[in-house]
Amino acid sequence: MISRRQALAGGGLLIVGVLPIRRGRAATQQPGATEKELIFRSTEPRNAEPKLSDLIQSWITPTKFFYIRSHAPNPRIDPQQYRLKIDGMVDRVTELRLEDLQRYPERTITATLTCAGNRRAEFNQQAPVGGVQWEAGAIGNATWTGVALADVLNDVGVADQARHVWLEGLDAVPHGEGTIPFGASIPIEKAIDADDGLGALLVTKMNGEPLSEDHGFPLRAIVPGYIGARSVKWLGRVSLAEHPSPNHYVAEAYKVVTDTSPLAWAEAGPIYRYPINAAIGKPEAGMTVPAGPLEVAGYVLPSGKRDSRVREVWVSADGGRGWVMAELVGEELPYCWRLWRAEVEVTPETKELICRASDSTGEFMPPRIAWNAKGYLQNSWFRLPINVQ
Ligand SMILES: Nc1nc2c(c(=O)[nH]1)N[C@H]1C(S)=C(S)[C@@H](COP(=O)(O)O)O[C@H]1N2
Ligand SMILES: [Mo]
Repeated sequence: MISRRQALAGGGLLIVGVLPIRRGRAATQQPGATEKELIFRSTEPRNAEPKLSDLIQSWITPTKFFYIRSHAPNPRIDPQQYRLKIDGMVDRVTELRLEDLQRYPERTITATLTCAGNRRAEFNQQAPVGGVQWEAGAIGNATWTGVALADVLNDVGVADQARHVWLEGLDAVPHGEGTIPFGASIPIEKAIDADDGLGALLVTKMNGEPLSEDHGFPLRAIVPGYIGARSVKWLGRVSLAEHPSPNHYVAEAYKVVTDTSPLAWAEAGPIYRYPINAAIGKPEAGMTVPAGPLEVAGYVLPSGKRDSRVREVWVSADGGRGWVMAELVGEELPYCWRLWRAEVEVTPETKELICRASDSTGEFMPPRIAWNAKGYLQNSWFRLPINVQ
């Protein structure tokens, strides 16, 4: 068993292989996205999202247009010295080098990653909300190459009583007087859901290239179907335990609460799966367009279950009275978004375009959702203001 104290001290124990914030760039790493490609919501730490018009250009999101969400400066990790610690309720406590991962079958999956705070800025229409002011670009779809967490766990041997897999980053997030590592936790059932990588994957490559520093070089977790916060970057430690991780990002943050009293935090469970969501990327917000037929396009993500598929996407140009069904384009794979397009008639009365969607598991985007203190899981009907002349 790992005590709470040990868990919180994890960042300290894991300092091996972590060097001070880097200035140069290692040859193995891809250059980071620049202000040209992403809109930076903050630069220290790096939080950035693409313009929606760029985002919906392709089903696979090029890494330069892939959002970045980091709570602390990128840790500089020397791949030679890097070790992944596996401990807690396992038969064999293990430290793996990057090359040790090659013992396991390589898997490549495609999965959409989305931040729980995607579309947070829309909550401000109800009441002000703190945090990174994301519009609808904190989402992207990429291919991820690595090894199934299930294969690694089978190899080290998991105790019968283990119920949760803790994932811990090598970053140091300012917290209280000191720093803590970013941490996540997933139920063991999800970790071993399948060895095809669709349960959880330990990833070294994104879109066929070594992970960039912004996206978690040299190793990150990808947990398809779960909010991005569970896909820990710069992964340093995997621990098995009977209970979910006591890390701040599981035990307190990433919960849907209206007030932030200790009772509200205690009552709310951690967010795991993401709900269905969709947004319009074309035309651009606030654009002036001529009256008549208008091409509308966007993305839609079904809720984060293995068998969840997009059912329908609808668009309205008259405040929700009339709806046109969108055409879904491109590939359909588990845990992946789809792109869509529709043609609607706009008139000088049209003030906004609205889109909504449903999936095969019965989830749908509601007209409104209740405000929550951290601004998570905004998936109400997406409304895009436009001017028609
Ligand atoms: N170590 C670490 N992992 C992390 C984070 C972080 O700050 N530190 N941010 C998380 C959040 S909130 C999201 S949404 C995703 C974003 O992944 P990306 O930056 O590759 O898009 O990483 C997650 N993994
Ligand atoms: Mo996130």
